[in-house]
Amino acid sequence: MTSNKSSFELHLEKLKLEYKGQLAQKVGSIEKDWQALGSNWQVELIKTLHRNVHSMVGSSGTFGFSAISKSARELEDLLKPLLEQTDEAYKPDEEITLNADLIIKHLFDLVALELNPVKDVSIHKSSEFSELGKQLSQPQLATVAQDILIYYLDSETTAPELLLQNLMSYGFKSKHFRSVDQLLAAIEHKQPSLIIIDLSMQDDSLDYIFERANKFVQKNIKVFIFSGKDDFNSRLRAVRSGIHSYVTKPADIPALVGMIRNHLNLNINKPTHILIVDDQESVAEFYATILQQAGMKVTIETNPNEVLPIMQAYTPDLLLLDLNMPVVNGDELAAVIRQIEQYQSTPILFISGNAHPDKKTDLLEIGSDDLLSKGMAPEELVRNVKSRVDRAKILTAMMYQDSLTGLLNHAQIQLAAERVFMHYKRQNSTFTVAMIDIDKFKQVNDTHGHLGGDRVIKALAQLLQQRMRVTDYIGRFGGEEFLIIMPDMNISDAGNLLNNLRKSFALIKFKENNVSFNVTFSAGIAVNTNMNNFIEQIKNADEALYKAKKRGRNTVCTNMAGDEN
Ligand code: GH3
Ligand code: MG
Ligand code: MG
Repeated sequence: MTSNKSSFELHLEKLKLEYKGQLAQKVGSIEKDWQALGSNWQVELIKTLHRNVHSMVGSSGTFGFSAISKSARELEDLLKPLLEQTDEAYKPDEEITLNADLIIKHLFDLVALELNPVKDVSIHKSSEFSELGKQLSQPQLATVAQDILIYYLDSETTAPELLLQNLMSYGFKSKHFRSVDQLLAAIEHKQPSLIIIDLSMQDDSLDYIFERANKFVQKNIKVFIFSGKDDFNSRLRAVRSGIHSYVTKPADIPALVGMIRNHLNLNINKPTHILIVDDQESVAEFYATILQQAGMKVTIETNPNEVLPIMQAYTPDLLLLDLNMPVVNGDELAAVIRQIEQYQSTPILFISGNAHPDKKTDLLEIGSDDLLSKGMAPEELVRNVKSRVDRAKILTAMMYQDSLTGLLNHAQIQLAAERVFMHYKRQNSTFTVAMIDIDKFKQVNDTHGHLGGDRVIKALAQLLQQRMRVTDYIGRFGGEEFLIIMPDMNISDAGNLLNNLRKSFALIKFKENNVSFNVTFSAGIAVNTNMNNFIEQIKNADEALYKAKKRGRNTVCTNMAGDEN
């Protein structure tokens, strides 16, 4: 953590240095434009000049050059009334000219003061900086199931097989040990993420087992107790030993997997994605670094015209917009975004060099969440962004998720299908959708009850969440029907993936009222090639599913004639 923090600070320092390196040239260009205006008044040029000065107010403030920011603000105030002068014969009066000249000279002095004496920035250090820059541009992703190693301790030889097989179906790596000694030797070799201990260990006393379990907890390993006893005393002992979860036999596998996912933080499957739009790349990169450090994924765009396609491709969780940009202003851009229904609840935060309270009110009217000042502290930015995103995520989850499974609901998965379809059509590349339907589900309900049926639906939803990539979209299309969208996936890879899922699902042992049973599903897949729209593609997947049902179920078919996996 400590080294991470210092690399973060080094990276900010690097950006600040880069900006500092450009300062002299920026002031030089301001001076040049101002002199040109003295001899020949041009409306476009005064606009450019004013904008450049305004940018300097914000960006120098951001990087901590407060004296420069303050002088630039004085110049900005001086130039502002001149924006009204559209007459080409206009000449600024002497007082304005003199003042502007003085401020520009003062700006040069301030920049020189920053640049000299140069602090000890050696060549070695700057190459170190660029390394760090690369590292930081990689956001942290949540752990995936394949990286999770589970050790299972049980003296019995046969019974654990089923549990281990089920955990494997969900993509976890697991290993069975019959004695504490064996387990200890394995931990020496490789530390697992989780240890499940069966309390019915034949040769060891409970005291010994709990004492051991507590040692594992202290080593930062999650420990679950698996027990046939469901009495208060056993649970209390587990609590006192710091055990993370107490699971009773027979294990409800989907519930167990749910607990594992929670304890190992597997449920946070997509990092928060922020889109920063600022015409000054260095400023955007500065904020990006701060947000990446806080674990978020960040995309930078310097051209407001490119924002809509980016939103369509990535659906960011929040937009951070520079208020003053050339060509299209931040508030205009926000108004355009708000006109599109699907982005009406995406939080928008503005950042500006001069965050005037009056402006804030105007912005609230067009649906902005807040106006932040460019000079704010990094923690303040992170706090503001996080609270907006969290709130929006809760609201979105309530609106978009299916309540039984937590997957996208019917409307949302269709929207996703439409969005992905348009994106891939533009890119002229391939993606595949799959329609999955549980086989003979009516019979499952009839035999094991509606609640039993619900548990099967949840188990399949969880399996899909666990095994699909974070870039895939998974939705509950109807009762026991699921739609999956797999970007960048061709039909044969999708076929393999679905077939593996099909086999894993068929292995999951369900238990209702002491009756064990297995369930299967059928799936139809269709690629976007030669499709006119997303509805046609979904219809093709549905037809392929129908084919799979006709061929006897527990099968995956494609939409191509005679083709089946
Ligand atoms: P097939 O193999 O042809 O798909 O047969 P099936 O029995 O699965 O198909 P059918 O469409 O005839 O039956 C689906 C059943 O799923 C009917 C409905 O009562 C049940 N169902 C739909 N939604 C839910 C739900 O949320 N929970 C439960 N438990 N059952 C549901
Ligand atoms: Mg059905
Ligand atoms: Mg069905």
